[in-house]
Amino acid sequence: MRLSISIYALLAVFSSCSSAAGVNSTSDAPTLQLSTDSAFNFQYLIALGDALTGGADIAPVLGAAKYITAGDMDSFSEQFHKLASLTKEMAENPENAYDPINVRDTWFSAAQYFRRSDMYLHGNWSNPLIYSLWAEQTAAFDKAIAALPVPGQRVRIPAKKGNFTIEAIWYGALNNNSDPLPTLVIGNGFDAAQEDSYHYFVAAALARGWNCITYEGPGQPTVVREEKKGFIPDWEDVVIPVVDYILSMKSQIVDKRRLVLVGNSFGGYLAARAAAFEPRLSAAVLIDGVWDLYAGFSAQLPSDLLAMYEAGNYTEFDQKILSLRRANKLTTNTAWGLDQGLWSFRTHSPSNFFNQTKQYRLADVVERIKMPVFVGAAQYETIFPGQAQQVAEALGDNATLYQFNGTGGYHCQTAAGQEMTRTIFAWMNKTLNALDSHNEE
Ligand SMILES: *[C@@H]1O[C@H](CO)[C@@H](O)[C@H](O)[C@H]1NC(C)=O
Ligand SMILES: *[C@@H]1O[C@H](CO)[C@@H](O)[C@H](O)[C@H]1NC(C)=O
Ligand SMILES: *[C@@H]1O[C@H](CO)[C@@H](O)[C@H](O)[C@H]1NC(C)=O
Ligand SMILES: *[C@@H]1O[C@H](CO)[C@@H](O)[C@H](O)[C@H]1NC(C)=O
Ligand SMILES: *[C@@H]1O[C@H](CO)[C@@H](O)[C@H](O)[C@H]1NC(C)=O
Ligand SMILES: *[C@@H]1O[C@H](CO)[C@@H](O)[C@H](O)[C@H]1NC(C)=O
Ligand SMILES: *[C@@H]1O[C@H](CO)[C@@H](O)[C@H](O)[C@H]1NC(C)=O
Ligand SMILES: CC(=O)N[C@H]1CO[C@H](CO)[C@@H](O)[C@@H]1O
Ligand SMILES: CC(=O)N[C@H]1CO[C@H](CO)[C@@H](O)[C@@H]1O
Repeated sequence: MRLSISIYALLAVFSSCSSAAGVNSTSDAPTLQLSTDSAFNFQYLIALGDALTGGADIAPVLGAAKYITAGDMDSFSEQFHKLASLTKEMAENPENAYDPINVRDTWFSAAQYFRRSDMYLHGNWSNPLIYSLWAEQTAAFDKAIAALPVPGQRVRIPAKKGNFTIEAIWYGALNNNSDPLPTLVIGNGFDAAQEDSYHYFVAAALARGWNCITYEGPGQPTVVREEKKGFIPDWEDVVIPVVDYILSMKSQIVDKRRLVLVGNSFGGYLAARAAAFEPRLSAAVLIDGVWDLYAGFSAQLPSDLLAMYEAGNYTEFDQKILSLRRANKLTTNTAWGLDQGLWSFRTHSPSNFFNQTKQYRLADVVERIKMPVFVGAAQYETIFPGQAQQVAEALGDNATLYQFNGTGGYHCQTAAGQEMTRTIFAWMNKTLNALDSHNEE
């Protein structure tokens, strides 16, 4: 799930009235609620949303949901693990695997269910399932992408600054005459995996004749597991080597004038940051716009806890939050956000996590962004409400602010992937063609 929920979660730690993006205080929610637990409701929407691109089937997801107890993270993991294992068995049946479409559908679905089953495990860094379920999701996903018309290709790209390796997957579009094609560079945020990006963006892009590369940097699922590296603020150190890679290794099939960076969730911040330092990009797409991470969090802290943190009473602040977590007194959203924040920023201290978030502010670099930017906004955004508008305002004429409303209005347009991709591809076509005619003048 995308950064989103995590963040609400975190905030809700402090505020009993914090509503997960209007998802829990639900008289105004735009969709039928699938659980009284707003975190699980959002997870089910993610799982169902992947069905659009062969990454789930509807009834099996609702079947798992039927046996999950609201508020019980273990039951969530167990039910999705069970579904993942069943689906893997079907994928391994040679009669099922008679053609590549069957192979892709079953392995993509198994991979997604393994990812869901990992969602709520990060509170205990020693839980071996964190690694074993991830190995399962990776192996399943690799079988699926090997069966694409142009097989996906895993690539490991060493960073030039910083001691880490970027994990990426290259997807070439079917191309009869090997002309260079437009290309997306796709990254997530707080918690989603590059394997999720296949379902959010890549399938829609390949169908339209775009190449794609997805990537993960520090803090993100595979890099955090394999290299134990948490998020870094200088996100250009992740994106520049990816752009170097495609412009050198894929130069024959990548149209250099149509190279678009996509950032999902907290990745909407990370992509904007990278765009400030990477002029070889033609445009950027932020789903959705994020201006300032700490501002988003701290605005939701009740004043007494915020005062404790700002007074520098870090030990007291940490003890208070962690004791609520241990006593199981937090909502699922909150508990998850705390677990995921500590895990992905590699700290056991909530105040250290808050400290780190202060380094993620677009104001410092926004004037360096010199390209068209699609800035998504979501009607039901509650962690960063108004921030997409701030991003667009700071960018001025180069920004297109687009607010997704109603059932498309959840954080990242979750479960409305068709509306989201239709909208951004139409924008890219219009925008890149306008750049061409501008450059030809
Ligand atoms: C974390 O997981 C390990 C391995 O399963 C287990 O031994 C340990 O007791 C767990 N810790 C907590 C606090 O649950
Ligand atoms: C590529 O060739 C196939 C088979 O000849 C054809 O069906 C398809 O439309 C072509 N695709 C493009 C993008 O030209
Ligand atoms: C680089 O990171 C690896 C682990 O990812 C670690 O083993 C190695 O010591 C680090 N090297 C330096 C120079 O920090
Ligand atoms: C911070 O700690 C100091 C020393 O214990 C205490 O006097 C002060 O009231 C605390 N401030 C807040 C906001 O908790
Ligand atoms: C948080 O940042 C402050 C100011 O830089 C620093 O004094 C403090 O040690 C940091 N606390 C933690 C837990 O990292
Ligand atoms: C908008 O982007 C163009 C390049 O596409 C750049 O030349 C211009 O300076 C940018 N404008 C602003 C206000 O940043
Ligand atoms: C969403 O609603 C806002 C506020 O009414 C409006 O300004 C915006 O144009 C709407 N977005 C779309 C895509 O219609
Ligand atoms: C309306 C609704 O679903 N409220 C739920 C919000 O979340 C809390 C904690 O998980 C539940 O107790 C409420 O029932
Ligand atoms: C694939 C596609 O629809 N391309 C369109 C993009 O925009 C140009 C001009 O704005 C159209 O001519 C193309 O048909």
